[in-house]
Order: sequence, then C-alpha cells, then structure tokens
Amino acid sequence: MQRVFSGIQPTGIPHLGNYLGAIRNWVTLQKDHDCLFCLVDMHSLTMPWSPEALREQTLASTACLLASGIDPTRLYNQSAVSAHARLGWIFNCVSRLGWLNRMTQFKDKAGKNRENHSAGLYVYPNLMAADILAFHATRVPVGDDQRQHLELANDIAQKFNHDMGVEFFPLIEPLIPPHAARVMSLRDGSKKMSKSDPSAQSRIILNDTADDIAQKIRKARTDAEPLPSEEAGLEGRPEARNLLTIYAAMSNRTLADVLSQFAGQGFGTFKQALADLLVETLAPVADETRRLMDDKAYLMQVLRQGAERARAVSEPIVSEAEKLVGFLR
Ligand code: AQP
Repeated sequence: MQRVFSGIQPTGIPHLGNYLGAIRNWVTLQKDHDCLFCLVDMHSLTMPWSPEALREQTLASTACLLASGIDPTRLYNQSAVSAHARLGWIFNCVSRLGWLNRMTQFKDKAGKNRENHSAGLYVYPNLMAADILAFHATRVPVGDDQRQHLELANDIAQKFNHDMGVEFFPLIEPLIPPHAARVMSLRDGSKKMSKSDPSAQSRIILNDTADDIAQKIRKARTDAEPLPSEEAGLEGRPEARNLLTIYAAMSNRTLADVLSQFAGQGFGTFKQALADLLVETLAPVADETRRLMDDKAYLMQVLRQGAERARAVSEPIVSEAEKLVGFLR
C-alpha cells in the first residue's frame, strides 16, 4: 500500500480552498492508502503568531478535519514528533540557497520587505520535504500552490541519495486535483483564498453557519455581465470563473456542464444555487466541527495517539538518515 503524507497549517480555521484543494481528497485517499495527516504547527511559526491563537487553531483545525471525515488515527501535530525537526535540519544542509531563491511562495509571502521576515519562512520548503520524507511517503495530495515545493523536495531527496551514495529516499508524486486546485478569494479573483487574508469575507471557513455561507456568496465580487455559455467567455472574468469552478467542484460536474446550465443568467440566480450547494455539503461539517470543538479532551487524545503512531513510523527512517550522514548513536 502506498504511503500518503499531507499537512495543513493551523494558522486559522480551514477554508473552502483547503477543503477542495486538499481535505476532500484526503478523505478519499485514506480508503486505500496508508495515510498520515499532519497539523504542521512548526510551519505556523514562519509568519508572526500568537501562542494562544496557535493552541486554539490547532484544536479547531483538528475538529474541522475530523468533522470532514478524516480518520482520527491518522492525525497528529508536527511538533510532537521530533523526526520532522531532525530531518529538517539535515535538509537545511542538503538544500541549496539557489534552489530556495526560486520559491515563489516565499517571494509572495515576504513581499518587498524580505529582510524583516524570519529565516524559518525562507527554509520552510526544506522542512516540508522532511515532513514527507521522514515517512518515506511517495504520494502527496496538495493544492496547485505547493507544486514547486514538491519539486524541491525531490531535488533534496536526489541530492541526499547522491551525496550519501545510496538510494535511501524515494521520489514523491504530487496528487493535484484536476479541478479547483486553486480556489480564489471571494473578494479578489486574482488572489488565492487564504486563512491569513485580513478580510473574513474573502473565504468560507469550515465552521461558518448556513447564514454566513449564504451571506458571503451573496456579497462575493462579480461583474455586470450575464454568465457565458462557454469557457472562452470567462476570459478576463476571474471572479466569475472562480465561483463557477467552485460550483463544478462541489457538484462533481465539469465546468462546461455548469456553464450550459446557467448560460445567459444573471449572478443572482447562480449565487443562490451556489449558496444552496455549499450549505448542503458544508453545514453538516460545520455543525460537527462546533460540537467537537467543545470536547478538547477528546481532540488532545486524538493528537497524542496520532503522534505515537507517527513516531513509530518515522523513527527508524530518520535514525537511518542520521546514521548515513555520520551522526554517532
Ligand atoms: N486557495 C486554495 N485553493 C486550493 N487549495 C489550497 N490550499 C491552500 N489554499 C488553497 C491547499 O490546502 C493545503 C493546506 O494548506 P496550508 O494551510 O498548509 O497552507 P497554505 O497553502 O499557505 O494555505 P493558506 O490558507 O493560504 O494559509 P496561510 O494564509 O496561513 O498561508 C495545501 O495542500 C494547499 O495546497
């Protein structure tokens, strides 16, 4: 059985982009793969954070993932398993500055003020490579934004194998969903939907009520034209494309099919149909999330047991990597 690893940062409540780009696929994959799903709390320190918020968001994200259907035995938080930090350091010393300089997510997150960002944000992709390779995972379901980081992880694995003269780390295959791999902000169709966007109206989060969802869709930015009948008519209309893509992904239909249903109609009718569809799928997840969030003892128990399992899988792999680089034990 192939091993799958994927992670999510507890930097806020997971949103519709995380759901369609990652979580929904995790639920499918766990049926026939050996899966590990991780709240990557160490990555959450790469941007300014509050300890109290990190604690709360780690538990809230755990609740969201469980409510979405993730198997509790597959879930843990990164910092509880030392293999991540240990292999991450080795990879800091294998990865090249030239490789990291090309990472577009660093450029996007750091913006013009690079000098003031943490060193952690810069080496984030090295830790991400360690997250996956500490388990010899070969399949990684992610949104499109992570494609470049997975290419870098493969470069690191190959260089490690080459330098140590042994085929130790396997190559990783990204599993990027064919549709809605990049859900965009509801306020600006050129920006990806993100937990850290200052506008709460830009995203639907997995504990929004039915009213919140309907209101956010009603207020989502659109344009004045009716909906086109073909994809070519979405050229230069990123907000319309985004909403239609969300509709297609949520209903498991093609964009062409959805366009043919709504061709020529105004956004009023379409937005009502989209809100109904989202409420139907997400409102039960939100109800269960809120219920689980009240049971902190259970959430902590899930994380502790998941960490134990993750330690058992990663320990022999990372100990062997440490031996290969020359550490004495
Ligand atoms: N907008 C998105 N569309 C599709 N997939 C997405 N993912 C994130 N945003 C979108 C996928 O969700 C998984 C977990 O992402 P993450 O939380 O680890 O990091 P991120 O990509 O940095 O997500 P955010 O929401 O933008 O968080 P912040 O604001 O904290 O940086 C990944 O598989 C990602 O591809």
